[in-house]
Amino acid sequence: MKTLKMKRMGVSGVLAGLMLVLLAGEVLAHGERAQLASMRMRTVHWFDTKVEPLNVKVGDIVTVTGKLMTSEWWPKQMASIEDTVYLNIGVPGPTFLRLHSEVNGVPMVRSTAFPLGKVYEYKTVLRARVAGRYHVHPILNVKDSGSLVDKGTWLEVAESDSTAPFTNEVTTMLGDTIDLENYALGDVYGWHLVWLAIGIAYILYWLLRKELFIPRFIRVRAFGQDRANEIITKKDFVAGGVFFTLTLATILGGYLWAEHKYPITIPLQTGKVDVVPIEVPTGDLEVVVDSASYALAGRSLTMRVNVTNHGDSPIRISEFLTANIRFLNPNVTESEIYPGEEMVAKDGLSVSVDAVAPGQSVAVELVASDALWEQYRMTGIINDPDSRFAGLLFYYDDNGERFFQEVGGAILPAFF
Ligand SMILES: [Cu+2]
Repeated sequence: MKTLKMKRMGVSGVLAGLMLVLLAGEVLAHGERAQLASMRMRTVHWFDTKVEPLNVKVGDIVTVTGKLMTSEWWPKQMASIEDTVYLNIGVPGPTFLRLHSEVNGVPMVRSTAFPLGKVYEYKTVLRARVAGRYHVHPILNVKDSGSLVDKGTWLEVAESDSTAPFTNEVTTMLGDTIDLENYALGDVYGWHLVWLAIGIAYILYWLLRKELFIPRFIRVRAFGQDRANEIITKKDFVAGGVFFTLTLATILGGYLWAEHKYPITIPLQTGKVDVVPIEVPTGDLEVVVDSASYALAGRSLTMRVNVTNHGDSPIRISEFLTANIRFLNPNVTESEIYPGEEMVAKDGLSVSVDAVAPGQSVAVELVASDALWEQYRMTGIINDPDSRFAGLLFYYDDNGERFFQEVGGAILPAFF
């Protein structure tokens, strides 16, 4: 009987394990799907993201470039990017060194502010540090709002050909060349050991006493403060005093030691840098959003817009971008897709007019539909108490020049 029971348990254990393996999807997402749909649609429109090259070795340089537009529809309940923002790169752990980053040509060592409705071109230069396969995301850390993540690009980092260990050498202001991979590592270990020793000695002292914390606590609860002297003896009092003095002396000693060893230091800089924003290169198309709806069953967003072409060249709408998903109009071939680029619906956008002639004013229906809505959990927009959307509309003139502008408005769910 017993063996039968155990066998059964074994079988069900294997089955349960198998189920877990089968049911678990790829555990790869880095928040690109987790954030609220409305937050991804109405904060920052990332586009033209390029990670180059896609295959490197440890020690090689990787460049991440792209553009972003801050949304005029920024949710009011979120702290604004107009206050404080920092450009960063989202990769798992310290797998790259960030050598340089800039926005609109301004070095981005520190934080900045991005006024809404403007365009920012960024560039980040990385050096591969640890071999592996990484999903590299540009990220903006917005003060009090958190991280806004662009879509990721897979990057393969192979082991370096040379057997020499990875170095990260910099020359200090005093002219010394140091390797940041192991600079002052001995001191770091040494000081950790000192504090560890003090901590262990303190715990040991109380462990060697007859009664530990909980019996003492119970005694205080039972007899009150009056008999406190029985719990803390004179010896305990002296030992506590010694540990207290030792701790303070170690802090002071550490400070004096560091001052002596590194007499010249400068504090980390925290001031903000100013970036001049770029105006949106709006062409001659005037776009007025009439209405928009989201069809749950069809996983599609339908926009009815009134457009007027004020220029003298026909205009063709090529793309709708929202929440980092690109819906391309297959009839306009100019749109570029970058190597390794994800979240592109190649024929995801249908436009009811082929081209808007010069001087023409016409009502256009745009339908952005693809399984990516579902895959990136955009269906949550119907649960939003502030049901509004925003995105970028891209279009080309006859010379093949690209323009874009933000569209947005209220969005109604459609259930059939
Ligand atoms: Cu990712």
